[in-house]
Amino acid sequence: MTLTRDQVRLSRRMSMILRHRPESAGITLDANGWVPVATLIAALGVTRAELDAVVAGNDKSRFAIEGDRIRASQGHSRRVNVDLGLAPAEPPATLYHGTPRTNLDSILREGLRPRSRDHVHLSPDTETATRVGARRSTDVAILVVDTAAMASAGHLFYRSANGVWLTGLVPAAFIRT
Ligand code: HQG
Repeated sequence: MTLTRDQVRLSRRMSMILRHRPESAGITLDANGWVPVATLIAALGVTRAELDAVVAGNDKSRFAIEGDRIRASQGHSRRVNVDLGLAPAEPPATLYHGTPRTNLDSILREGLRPRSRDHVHLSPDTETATRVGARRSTDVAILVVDTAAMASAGHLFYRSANGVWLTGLVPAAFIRT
């Protein structure tokens, strides 16, 4: 299902509130990132049906509804201090990361950093990684991350409800292009 332009706009507002700036809508997330659906739709000025359509039609299933609560499945800023409560999981032997080629030197020098987010986000396949990189540039480099070696070295991985792999800093030694 493809979202209309208005629905994409609503989805972006929801991401902004649920991942980055809940206070901008007068909302407080609980420790695990949840907020009552009723609170969110009141803050957004939309109906439950309008919200449900965006949650269901979202190309990446960015939002999860559980009971009467909603949260973003991944992508939170560190500053909102949300613990998704995910259990560490065994990743596939290889994961991918798409980034503007201009970041390459820096990444190969200092590793992949979470920057303003809680985690480094890794993709299960090169198509997804390419899409992620394409948000920022037309010249995308695909990094191959040796997750098997990282896991052996004690790094922890988490799989978000919508299939994004999350981890901490990825040292350059585990990255090839
Ligand atoms: C780069 C989207 C230079 C990194 C996606 C990326 C994802 C470095 C940018 C989710 C670096 C951070 C996250 C270093 C990292 N030197 N550049 N040492 N370390 N970078 O948006 O992974 O559509 O925080 O390569 O699908 O691009 O919003 O991370 O380019 O899952 O649902 O710094 O956001 O999800 O950018 O994207 P981001 P990301 P949504």
